[in-house]
Amino acid sequence: MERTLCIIKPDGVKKNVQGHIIQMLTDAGFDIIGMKMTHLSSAQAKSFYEVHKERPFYNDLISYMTSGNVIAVALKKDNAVADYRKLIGATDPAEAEDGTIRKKFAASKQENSVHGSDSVENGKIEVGFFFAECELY
Ligand code: IDP
Ligand code: MG
Repeated sequence: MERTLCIIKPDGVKKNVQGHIIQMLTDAGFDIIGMKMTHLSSAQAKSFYEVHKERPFYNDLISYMTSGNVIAVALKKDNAVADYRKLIGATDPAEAEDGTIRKKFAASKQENSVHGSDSVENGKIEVGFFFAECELY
């Protein structure tokens, strides 16, 4: 079975919608195999989003991702990566389909409530960014 990483981003935690988001994950058939709250340091956020470092929104993204607590949720399911991307919807909530997590909760293209891994390979890598293998159940 595939693994993928959800991060409930600072806007989601500040709005206190983490419970709703977790309910949507389990209703959609994902198994939670690890979960933790943390507050990313600038170095951690920069490393996690290194792929975007040449993008114009990179510095704002780092400020935002370090502006509050986040909740990392490691998920497992058949076809987890694609199914989770479908559940969260498009990056920009204005373009996200009805019923998706970002359509329901996201404020803007930047403050879009959740992170999602973009490939099976990155799903494994990103779960490993937040969790040691012994913390996954
Ligand atoms: P994704 O989260 O849907 O995979 P990416 O393109 O990988 O989207 O971008 C990572 C994160 O960077 C987004 O979730 C969002 O928070 C932020 N971001 C992406 N594009 C923009 C933009 O054009 N303006 C502001 N923030 C952006
Ligand atoms: Mg991405």
